[in-house]
Amino acid sequence: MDTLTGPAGTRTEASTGRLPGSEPKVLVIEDTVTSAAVLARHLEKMGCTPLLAHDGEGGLELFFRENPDVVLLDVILPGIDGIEVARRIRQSERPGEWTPIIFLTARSDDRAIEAGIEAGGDDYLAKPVSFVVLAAKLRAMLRLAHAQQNLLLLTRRLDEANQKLRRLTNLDGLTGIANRRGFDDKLAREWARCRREERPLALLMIDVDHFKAFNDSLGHLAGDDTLKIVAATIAGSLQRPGDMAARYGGEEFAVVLPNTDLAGARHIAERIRENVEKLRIPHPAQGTAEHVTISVGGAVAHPAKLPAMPANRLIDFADAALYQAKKAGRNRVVI
Ligand code: GH3
Ligand code: MG
Ligand code: MG
Ligand code: MG
Ligand code: MG
Repeated sequence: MDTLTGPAGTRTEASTGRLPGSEPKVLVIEDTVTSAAVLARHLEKMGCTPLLAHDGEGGLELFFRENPDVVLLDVILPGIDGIEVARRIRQSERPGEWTPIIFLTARSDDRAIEAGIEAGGDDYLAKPVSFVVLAAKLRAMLRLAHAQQNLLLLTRRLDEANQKLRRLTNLDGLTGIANRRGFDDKLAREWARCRREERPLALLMIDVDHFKAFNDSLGHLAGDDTLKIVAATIAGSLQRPGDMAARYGGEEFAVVLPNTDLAGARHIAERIRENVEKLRIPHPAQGTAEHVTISVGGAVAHPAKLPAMPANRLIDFADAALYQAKKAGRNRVVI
């Protein structure tokens, strides 16, 4: 795993002329072969690894292949010039990525300097190059690049932490399935999607039968264990990747079934009911079924045909069906 590193550069390095870090790669794009060779020799003395290119195309190729730490870029080059090379490097960078570019200019040509910096250059060195100034500027650029890399790393970690937090805040602590917040998000998203795609959306509301009596008889811890098993059974009864089971609250669960019509919803609701009954979790309280069972109320809507209806209305319809299932004797599906 990569780690954040401290600021590069120490007084010792500055006084010896050596550059910080482990042999920074410096790409030199310079068409005058002798100047390039002299630069390369000095860069080696500073502890850098020089990479040489004598035209723009070759320079870009080396840039993308070697991912250098700094680029020294001549302005006037055969083929594509330095300004264009800088522009292409900048275009290739993703947000937060940055490789320092120092232009090498033949004269103190204000316009060339302006154009170079405009194209994405960060600094310039006038030719003939002073190697003291070159070392100082390289050191400054490496320091900045380092800080930038740390920032990028931090940003990525923050993004990851945020994603993790969002996942956690949408999960129920007891059962591990989605919680009320996750359900609300999902229902709103699927409602909008089914409206766009002109497809039906089904919602099931599920309530454990006589669960108060279960708790009163066996205690809340046994009740919690049962809720975990029931939650896993409901979630395990779903087959499509877009389906979602959530704990709506207490001993109530909700299931969102996108692209599902009435027949499909009935089928899945019945499967869930059966799967819970088949668990054969003993329910000892007098006057109830012998095993833990659930009642399921469902509703199906075509959001595209109901432009004025808010998604939450579907919960009311499913709740009303659930009430009917309870009234009709529990352990049954009403849709
Ligand atoms: P019905 O068949 O009408 O749904 O009867 P019921 O007893 O299940 O209905 P009621 O809504 O009166 O009771 C729900 C009970 O669920 C109350 C509470 O003891 C229990 N319950 C709710 N949340 C939890 C929980 O997180 N853990 C445990 N162990 N029990 C819970
Ligand atoms: Mg040149
Ligand atoms: Mg209830
Ligand atoms: Mg109740
Ligand atoms: Mg209940």
